[in-house]
Amino acid sequence: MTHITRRNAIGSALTAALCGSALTAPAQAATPGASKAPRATNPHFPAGFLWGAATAGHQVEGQNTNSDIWLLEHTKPSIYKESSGDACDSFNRWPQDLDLVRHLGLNTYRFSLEWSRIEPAQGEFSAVMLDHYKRMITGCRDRGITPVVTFNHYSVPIWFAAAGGWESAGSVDHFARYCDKAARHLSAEIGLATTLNEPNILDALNWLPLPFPPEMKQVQASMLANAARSCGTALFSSSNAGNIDAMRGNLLAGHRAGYQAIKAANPSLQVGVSLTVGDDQAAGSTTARDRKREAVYGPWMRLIAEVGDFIGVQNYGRYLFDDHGPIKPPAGAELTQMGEEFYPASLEGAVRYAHAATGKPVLISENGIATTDDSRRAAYIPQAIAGVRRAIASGVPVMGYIHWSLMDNFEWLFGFEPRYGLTAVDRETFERKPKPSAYVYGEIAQGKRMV
Ligand code: IFM
Repeated sequence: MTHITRRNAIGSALTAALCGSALTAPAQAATPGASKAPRATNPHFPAGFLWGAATAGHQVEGQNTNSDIWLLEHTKPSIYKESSGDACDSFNRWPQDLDLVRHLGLNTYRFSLEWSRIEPAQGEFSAVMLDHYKRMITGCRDRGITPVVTFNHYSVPIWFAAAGGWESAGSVDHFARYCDKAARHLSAEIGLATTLNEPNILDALNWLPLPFPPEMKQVQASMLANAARSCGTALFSSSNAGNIDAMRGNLLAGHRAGYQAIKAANPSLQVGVSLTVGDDQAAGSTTARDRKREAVYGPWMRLIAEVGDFIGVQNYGRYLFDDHGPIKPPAGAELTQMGEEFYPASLEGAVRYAHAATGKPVLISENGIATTDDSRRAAYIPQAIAGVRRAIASGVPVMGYIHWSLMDNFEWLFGFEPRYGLTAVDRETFERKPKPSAYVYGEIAQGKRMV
């Protein structure tokens, strides 16, 4: 008799993700030498554990000219340091990217669908673009890679932002319709899906020890006002730069509606949402830390407990709190390019918290550091993954670890300067060169290196 335990429930979800729920004939020839069999993985992790690397459409595809972020990059003034331009040209080079994932010995690739390409004008869906993403998904399967697909990673079509973005009540229906169209076309071969990427990011940014300077808020307000003017609309709202108090309810409802639309198209597909989750530690009393937890995660954790097959955790560090609020990292702490403390154990803390708060299996959908010194990334990865192993050993169901990012890419406001990649990308030729940390990670994934 088979007992349904938390452990084998996760095993079945992962088997479905790895094998595909309804494989169809590949739309393109498999890469020479590629095999459909998933690669052998680290024996110290659950069978079928997903070992992956992530990207997102706007950050790597290039020439994403119908998206709100592209418009804001080109508005004056702008909080964006530079244009995303050709980014990493992954719109054309995605087969190379998938070969890279395979070459590193990973079995999973997380990427996003670009809503602004799929629905460039309101209600007008592009079969050509849907087919583009279908080829990517099939391309993953041809290489034995599980595609983890984010339906929306921040950027939205210009028409959606110009209609008030997530601040408008209509946003929920617009998102649900897009999820329905995309899922009906694409979901058969998707391994795992997430609706939204870090819909709690603007709330989280309010709890940094050093908030963004007030001048930046002014530039942001002028940028959004000028974008609205150029579109001839009253309110232009972008997920990375808007009024979160007006957005929050719609984002929550958007996840619920997107989840239902994707499940209606493919009931066997596991669907979640990815949150930014810090390892929030109280230095004294837990009052301020718990206020942050309620403000940044509370509504999401409660929703995911009800509507979600798993929770996606995206962790980039720990945050310290005294009795009154957030405090700076300890004096002398090593900081990343983004000013965050180098603290690999934060991943374990975030994973444990996310599972305790939702009761759901955890997919680590992002984790990494921005650094130009790749030896620090090589040191970070084994320590972060050792924490995941400890969490699993104590009973936390973790479905996989997906590193951010497969390659150096366009880091939003900060442009191309922050280096999160396992792979360097030549900004002129777009040649990809894996860094030593990529091989360290690949060896762990394949069980050739212990953590
Ligand atoms: O680059 C981002 C990504 O788009 C969302 N999560 C955090 C990453 C690093 O800042």
